[in-house]
Amino acid sequence: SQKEHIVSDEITREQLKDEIIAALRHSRGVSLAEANNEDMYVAVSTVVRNLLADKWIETREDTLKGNTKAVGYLSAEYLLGTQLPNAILNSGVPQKVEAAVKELGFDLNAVEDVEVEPGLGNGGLGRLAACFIDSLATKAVPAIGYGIRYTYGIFRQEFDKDGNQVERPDYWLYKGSPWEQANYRREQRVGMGGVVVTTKDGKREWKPAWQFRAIPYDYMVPGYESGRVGTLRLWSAKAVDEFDLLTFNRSQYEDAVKGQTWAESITKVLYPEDSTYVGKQLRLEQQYFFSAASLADAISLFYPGEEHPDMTTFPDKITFQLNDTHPVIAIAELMRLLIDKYGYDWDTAFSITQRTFNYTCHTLLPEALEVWDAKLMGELLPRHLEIIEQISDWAAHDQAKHGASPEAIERMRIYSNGRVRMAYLATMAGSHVNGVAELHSQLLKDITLKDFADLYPSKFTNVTNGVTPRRFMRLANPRLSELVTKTLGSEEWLNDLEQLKGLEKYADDPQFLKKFAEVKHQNKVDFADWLKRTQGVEIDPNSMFDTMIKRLHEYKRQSMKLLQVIALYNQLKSGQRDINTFQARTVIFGAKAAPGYAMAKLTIRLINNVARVVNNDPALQGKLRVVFIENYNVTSAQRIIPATDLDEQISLAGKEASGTSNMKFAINGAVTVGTLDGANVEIRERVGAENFFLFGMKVEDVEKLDGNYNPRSYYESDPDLKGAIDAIASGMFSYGDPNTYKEFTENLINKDPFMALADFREYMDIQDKIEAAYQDKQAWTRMGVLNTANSGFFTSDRSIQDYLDRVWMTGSLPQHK
Ligand code: 26M
Repeated sequence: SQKEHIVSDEITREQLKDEIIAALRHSRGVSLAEANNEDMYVAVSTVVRNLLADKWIETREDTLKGNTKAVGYLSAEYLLGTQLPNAILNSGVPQKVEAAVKELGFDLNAVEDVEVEPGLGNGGLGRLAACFIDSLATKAVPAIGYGIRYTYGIFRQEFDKDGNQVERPDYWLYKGSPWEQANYRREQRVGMGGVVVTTKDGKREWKPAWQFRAIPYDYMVPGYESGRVGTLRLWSAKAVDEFDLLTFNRSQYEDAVKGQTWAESITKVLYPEDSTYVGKQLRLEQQYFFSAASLADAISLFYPGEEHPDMTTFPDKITFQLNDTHPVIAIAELMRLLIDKYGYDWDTAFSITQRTFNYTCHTLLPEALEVWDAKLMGELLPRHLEIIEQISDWAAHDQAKHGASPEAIERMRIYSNGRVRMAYLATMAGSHVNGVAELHSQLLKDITLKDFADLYPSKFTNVTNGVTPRRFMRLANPRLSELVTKTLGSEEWLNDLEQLKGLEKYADDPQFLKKFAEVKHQNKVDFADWLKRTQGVEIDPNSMFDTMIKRLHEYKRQSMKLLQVIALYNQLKSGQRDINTFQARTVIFGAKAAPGYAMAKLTIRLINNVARVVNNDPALQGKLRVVFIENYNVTSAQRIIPATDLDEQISLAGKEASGTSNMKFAINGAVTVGTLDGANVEIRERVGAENFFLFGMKVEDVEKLDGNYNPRSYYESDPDLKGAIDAIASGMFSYGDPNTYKEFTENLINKDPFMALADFREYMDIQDKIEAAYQDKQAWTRMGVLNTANSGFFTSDRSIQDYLDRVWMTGSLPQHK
């Protein structure tokens, strides 16, 4: 008789144990008695995947029925974090899985620790994509995330004996991954290079010089309590021809082998730059590779087996969101398919394309905007360059029709002087453009894309970023989650985060404040243990945990934080500040620098050496400590954030598009010290000005100072500032060598491109206010509670709802609970 089909939600603990033992035997070839944590990790992952399989298949079927327009999220990066805890949470039977593992004699935490996170992104943009696919699944929106399966993710950061960052390859697939599934049934071909010819009937046709196989690796994206499991489809490159060994002579054989390796190099490694554009050919190859494969996939999904699909319905079947300009080449690819392959005229093709795409901009830094060299693009994608030229001409024409001046039209040129401006292409050839926080969207309209916004105001909108509370609250902070659930009486807040508002009425309840403070304290103890275990560093859970975690960039101003630390150190050493009344502080940094960004790497070295000096100075009695978390990533973020008292969001106003860790901190009850930048503005509005430590210049102040900024005048007039910079220049943090940090100090005194010196005094002063506020523990905890209670807005579920309402104009599938 047939084995009874197990309905995943009704599975019992005993059945789960049997399934895990079976998975150990079948997929690992070991008995329960032989199994170690690694075996158990793979077995539990396999079983949890199996539990989700039916929902996955059903979600795909419903998505493809096409009754509700689907979303295709195109992103070169997904910074996923570990999969197992999230999959268990969304399995429908988390308690049973936990109990089963325990009863089999294993510690689930230890089993989960085996997983290596897929670091397929740099920072905020990649993590946002991961939060968005989580929310799409939770809200039952029919969606597919498309991206690149890099063999090597973001580098693993190590510090050498001098405190320098050393980049180590992140071969995250070293032991394989139980979460991905190669899907050869849906592989695609992608061409590159070659020439464009005119056929007999006068059509343009691209003859690529070479082709790649694009193999999709599929990941489940389980929704929370939605009964839905979405798909993340990551493409991997392979060579097309398995060459025939017998026909090759030796030298051809070697060439052929080279060809294979070269093909596979396309998806070999993630570029670790996230703030300056570098026009590398391989990067464009990556972009086109995944964009073309994703479009081909979507067309074949929605028009299966059709040789002449009615592509005028394409924008009703799927809408593509371009996560920054990295996938913008998809616009030219769709045009090429519509005109060259499916025979549409230019106007029809352009109208379909415009209705298909929308574009999210994530930056304000001009040096981060992608501008491709036309020669490079023409060699790789000759037909696409031709199409872009045509779009560029169409755009100029359309702009004139809308009344733009010749000068403005010139400024808005997509293709000119041998350069292709991808942000302009995305703006003209899509329906909507959005920034990622209110202030950012406003600045896009006022500065970066002003000419376009003046002409096409209705194109522009805002969608403030958000974060998933499942990973960043429920999984990262189980203690606070439990307290919230007990207090609110249900777990509904996890997919309706505005319910956190219900905590507000306990902000003056001493019982509740005590519990809230106890949660924070326990999280700090856990974090201190983890730090001891993993980095051998000891910190005091009774000190204030003051955290700055983000990519290292001058605009984010880790240097300003460091100057404050050194100034404090000087004051404590000189007795200007009394060590006995000083509030003990642990300053926690976590940051990776782009390998080619010299100033960022020098800053890392300096942080490490300030830590060395400060932490080893007995005069401080351990009251000021600096720790630099090695290899900051999603996994460590989940440990640091719940343990933080004070969150540092101190970028120069007008530079940080949004920030998303600021949201994670607020939800977890940390208090923020920050400038009026990015989403800080909205966080402060919601949690209340009295629960947010604001300082620094506003965007208008920065604009006024721009052009006649003289950092040296601040250096000369502020003794704390001068003392801190002079300490660095004296060799205090370089074993007496005054040259080690010369570039760093000279840059600050003479250039200071992000005006750290101008904001330094206010920053010092607000830190004194923070220290004073922290003395009243209950008042501090109350601020934390009010941060948690009022950050419901910052769930990525709300961001996705905003995209549905403002950009995608689509809705959800029925939820299948
Ligand atoms: C581009 C070309 C070549 C190689 C890499 C890139 C590249 C990769 C990532 C450029 C930028 C990248 O990311 C930028 C980023 O992370 N921006 C951040 O996006 C967050 C989500 O919207 C915001 O919260 C941050 O403020 C913003 O800095």
